[in-house]
Amino acid sequence: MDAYDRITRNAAEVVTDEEVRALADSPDGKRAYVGYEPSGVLHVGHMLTANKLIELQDEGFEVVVLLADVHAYLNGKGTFAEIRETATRMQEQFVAYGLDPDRTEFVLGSEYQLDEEYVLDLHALELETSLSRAERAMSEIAGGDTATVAHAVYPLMQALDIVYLDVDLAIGGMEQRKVHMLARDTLPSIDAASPTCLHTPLIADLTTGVGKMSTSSGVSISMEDSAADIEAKVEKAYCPPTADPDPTDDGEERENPVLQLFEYHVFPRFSEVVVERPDQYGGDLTYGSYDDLEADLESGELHPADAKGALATYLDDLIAPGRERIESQRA
Ligand code: NAL
Repeated sequence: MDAYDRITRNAAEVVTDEEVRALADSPDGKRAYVGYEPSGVLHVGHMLTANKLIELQDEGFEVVVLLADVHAYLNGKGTFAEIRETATRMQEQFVAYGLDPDRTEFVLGSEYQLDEEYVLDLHALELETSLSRAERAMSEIAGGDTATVAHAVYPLMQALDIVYLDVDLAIGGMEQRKVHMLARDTLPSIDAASPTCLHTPLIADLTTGVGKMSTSSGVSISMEDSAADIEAKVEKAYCPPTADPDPTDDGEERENPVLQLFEYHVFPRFSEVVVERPDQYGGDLTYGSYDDLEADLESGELHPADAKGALATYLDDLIAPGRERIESQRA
């Protein structure tokens, strides 16, 4: 695997391929960033992009994590004071999860987003952007039922942050792609470069495999889950013996969320995965790659129940340090 393959491993898409190849040719000192609306507790969505940041640090990238307090406020996540308070806790949880604190710059959005120069640049982008485009960019990010003026400002600030943080590579889940496309189209109007983007996949709903896993609806796995919580959630998960389940009767696409969690959460962080089985069922299985595990599930060699047992164990290993951090934050 060369640097380009490692950088794009597990990405759902990159924009554009040529731009990422150029970064891969000289990654040292290049800056990658992710922004997160501060919330009290990390969930698997945060951890998925964090896995990519950890890989990029290994490739020589500098990593910037924007704790987007003003964005969370604009998205109706609470009072400004409450959001500020959760930002510090979130930063500690990222470090517990494995981001190298010596090579990660944590920035609070409000440190620069209220400066005069930033606000004037923001107004310049407002002049260039139609309300409908801003609204579309927010379709998979906006909380609440009603589109607000705040929701229209939000993606323009996200675009501008890419300029102010001087980033070479913007990372985000696939739900961020329309904001990033808006940024690529509108930033040249203020003489800034179009950002290069890498988008990570979304994990399907755990119990149905349909749609995406979400903290606001359905079952999600977070850093405050106990080992028993994780085991119970994974045990109930949808896991047919295939990576490519049939669509629903209504024609909706279905994924296998258990396999997705192995692919995007477990294998990026563990070089080897052991599925423990009693000797009478064939003994332990050891996998050095996700593809081998998928192949064994497809062939019937690996039973879904055994795969789930191993998944719960590895997820708990990933979550345990952050969970301890949360317990001490609450003490
Ligand atoms: C991500 C978010 C907010 C602001 C950003 C600024 C620059 C880059 C990424 C950013 C949060 C993200 C979310 N929109 O939905 O969590």
